[in-house]
Amino acid sequence: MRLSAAKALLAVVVTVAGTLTVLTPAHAAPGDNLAVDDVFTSPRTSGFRADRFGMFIHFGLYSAFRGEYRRADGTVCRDAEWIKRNCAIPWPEYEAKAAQFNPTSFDAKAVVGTAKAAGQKYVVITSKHHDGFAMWPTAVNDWSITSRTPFKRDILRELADEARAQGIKLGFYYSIWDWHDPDAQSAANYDAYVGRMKAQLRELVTNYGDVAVLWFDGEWDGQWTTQRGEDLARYVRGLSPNTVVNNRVGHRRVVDGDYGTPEQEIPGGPVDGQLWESCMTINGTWGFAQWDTNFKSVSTLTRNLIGIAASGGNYLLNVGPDDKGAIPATSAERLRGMGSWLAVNGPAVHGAGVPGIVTQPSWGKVSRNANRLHASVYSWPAPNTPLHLTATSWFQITKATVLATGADVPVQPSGDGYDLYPPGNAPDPIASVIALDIVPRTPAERGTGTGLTARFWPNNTFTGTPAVTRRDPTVNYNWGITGSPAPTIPTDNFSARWTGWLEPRYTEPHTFTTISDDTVRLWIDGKPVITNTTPHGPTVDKGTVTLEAGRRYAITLEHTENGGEATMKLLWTSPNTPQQLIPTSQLHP
Ligand code: FHN
Repeated sequence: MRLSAAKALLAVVVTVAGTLTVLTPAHAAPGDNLAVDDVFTSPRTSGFRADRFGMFIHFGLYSAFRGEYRRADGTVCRDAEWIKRNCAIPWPEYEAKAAQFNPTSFDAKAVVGTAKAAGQKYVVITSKHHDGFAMWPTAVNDWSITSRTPFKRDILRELADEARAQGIKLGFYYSIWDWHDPDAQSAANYDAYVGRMKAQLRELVTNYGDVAVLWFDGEWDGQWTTQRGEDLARYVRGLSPNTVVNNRVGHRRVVDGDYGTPEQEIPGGPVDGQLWESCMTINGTWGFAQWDTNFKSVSTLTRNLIGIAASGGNYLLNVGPDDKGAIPATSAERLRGMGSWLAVNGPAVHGAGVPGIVTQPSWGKVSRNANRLHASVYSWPAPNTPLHLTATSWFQITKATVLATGADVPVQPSGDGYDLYPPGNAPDPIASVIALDIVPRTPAERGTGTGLTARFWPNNTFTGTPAVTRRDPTVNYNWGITGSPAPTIPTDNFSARWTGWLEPRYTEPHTFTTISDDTVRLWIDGKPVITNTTPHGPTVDKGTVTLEAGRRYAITLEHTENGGEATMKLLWTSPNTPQQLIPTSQLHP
């Protein structure tokens, strides 16, 4: 008998040992779709997309070592949050350290205040890192800050209360990889460990109010399978539907979670098919290390943030509180510097994103928020020397001012765009922002579409009469391993065809993006735009076609699934259309 999905999601069994264990919910079934909404336009992700800047906090038992472990032979081993493993500290010794861990200086008000002043809109704290040590009074085991240390406060509660009080969103980092739980070390009893993991996650998303972000990590643990990732994503979404989940719930693929997590690196531009958040250390280590003085400059950190926002990403910048729970002074100083820049120029980052209608210049970065472009100038020109903006679609500039001073900036049409002539000297050596009020190309009226006609066959060759014919408002499917388009369609060996008419709102090149598994073909007006018929795992393909606003174009999209996972998503973008699933309004059956 299969527990209903709702019961399975919430089933909790108190084992004989008295520890909470969560029944592993049933896998997705035929007819189930793991995709919950369009992450690019959903109200659920709108806050995350506008925030652009968050604080990562790596704080745990490892912090008690301050980055150094003196071996019995007197040699010193250096590491931070991996110190237990990389310095081969015996478990009895690592566990004994907990008795000395008493972070009485942890001050949630100060931590949240530091983030807020820096312009960080959310905080993500390590609730449990790879060492398995819980930073909250978990009922699941006694390997926790309240069970093993003299510090009996619930810092997650303190942080949650302060974040709510100061209007900052709260997120929890949770490591799937667990070095401490004996059942997590092999396949033998891994299900039991997963049950305890889910019990802890249930505590985290139900006991601390709204959790904006679940930041999974440690998914590279050999026991973690795609199936387990799918199940975990469904589980946490069932408990906390509005929580944004990162791609490390699975295997960091484009179909996993709600967003990608480039680490210590910044993508060169918008990421196809995915929201993303670059996580980065402020110095060189995630956890506290007293010897790590390699702090990035305020200029580097601020320009990282500007560039990330202009590419439509988020910046999750880390602090590692010390053994007493205090944010290192230099980290706080760097964040204050970023906050000072954002206090004047925040609109270039918060709520801003990919400009679309201009290319990124060599002299700085350009971001867009509705009918305002923000040109963040790194290299301020000499008098009467223009800053050139290359347009990718017609628009008018009605006003240009230096954000910091209000000074007018003369603008001249020039070649493929505009020349800006900012006066005087740069108001800020890090980046001086010129705000451009624009009138973009007028879109055609929003369509009245209702979606595409969708046909599904219980074979992967479109053979015979389709078992299902229906109207699909969008093409946004992640069927995973055990889901499928309909209860009557098997999870493997099926094919799908969407047909109808596409109605663009702008006359300009449109780039179509598909995320597919196993194969995909897309035609617009009978012409092939995307063809990838070599069976593949979750894969992004793109093709560009110039379309005319208000016209309707025949569209045919085909997908086949052989075995394993199945995915089919259809997105578009154009200079005036931010990347998104093709909306229902612009699709006709
Ligand atoms: O192994 C962890 C590491 O300690 C740190 O938590 C980073 C932060 O993204 N994640 C893992 C490495 O990818």
